[in-house]
Amino acid sequence: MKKKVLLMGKSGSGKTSMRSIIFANYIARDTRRLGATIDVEHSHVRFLGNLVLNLWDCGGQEAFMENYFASQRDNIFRNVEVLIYVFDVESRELDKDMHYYQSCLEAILQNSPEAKIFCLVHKMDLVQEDQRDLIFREREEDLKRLSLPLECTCFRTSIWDETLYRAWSSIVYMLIPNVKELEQSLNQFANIIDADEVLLFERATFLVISHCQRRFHRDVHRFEKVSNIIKQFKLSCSKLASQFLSMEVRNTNFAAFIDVFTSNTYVMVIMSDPGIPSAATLINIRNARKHFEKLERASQSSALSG
Ligand SMILES: Nc1nc2c(ncn2[C@@H]2O[C@H](COP(=O)(O)OP(=O)(O)OP(=O)(O)O)[C@@H](O)[C@H]2O)c(=O)[nH]1
Ligand SMILES: [Mg+2]
Repeated sequence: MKKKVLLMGKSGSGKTSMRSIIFANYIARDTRRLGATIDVEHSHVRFLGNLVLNLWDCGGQEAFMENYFASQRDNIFRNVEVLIYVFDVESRELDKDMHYYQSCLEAILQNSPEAKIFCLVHKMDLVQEDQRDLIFREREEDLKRLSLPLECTCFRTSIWDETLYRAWSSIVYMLIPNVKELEQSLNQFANIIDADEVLLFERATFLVISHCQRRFHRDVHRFEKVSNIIKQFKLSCSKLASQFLSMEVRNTNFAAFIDVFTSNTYVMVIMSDPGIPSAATLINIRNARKHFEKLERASQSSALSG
């Protein structure tokens, strides 16, 4: 099942940077070397077995943009499932950015009216910390108003922290065909083994694709932080020519297990009962694998026939 995802926004706003970090194992620092994208760069990213994201990274220089809306209009805006529009929060040409965004929406409304629309207010690290909430809320309000009659979901992002993972996890979550079933099974699994929390990460990107929480936790950004940290760790491992398979972190309050799970996922299990030995949890994870593999295969065949 192929899903066309358009990445748009003015030149230098950070489109290729985020794509390279999430899907091509770049670290944030590497993106400084990226040159401007010429016309459209296509990439196919296999995501959870059969779900293939067909990314169209559309170079944002004005000459290219004008072309997208004119001679390439049908080609670009047809069959779009998701539009991700990236705004540089520090841009000095807000009016022009908004103008291009609206042209883009017009073309989407004509050619792919069912497409889901996401706006990323990007490079938030450049804004003073105490100003971020305010600025984001203002931008979000403007964008939502400008997007009508279409609806848009806004995220604040930066390649320098976990917000990038938060945004992309939410976007990808909407594209996974049997995500509800997956969540139910995860809930069941967490109940059976008495876990505080169980998370599934997509294996290549480490985006969180499903989670179950049975206990309150005050840090609402913990998943994205874990994605970010573990992905960096995994990359460091591969630089040393070794492969990251599993880890266990334990203190007096909890034990966290990360382990290879199905062909497309890693699992993370958080246990807070110190009486449960690690070996028991590891066996439980191993036993759950078969069930989740089956679920994954079922979703692949339904995606094939769908
Ligand atoms: N401070 C900061 N810089 C960023 C961030 N994301 C990207 N950048 C930098 O922005 C510059 C331009 O990024 P690109 O990803 O090439 O921009 P683009 O949107 O692909 O540009 P075009 O291909 O010309 O459309 C690079 O030097 C990145 O390092 C961010 O979140 N914060
Ligand atoms: Mg680019």
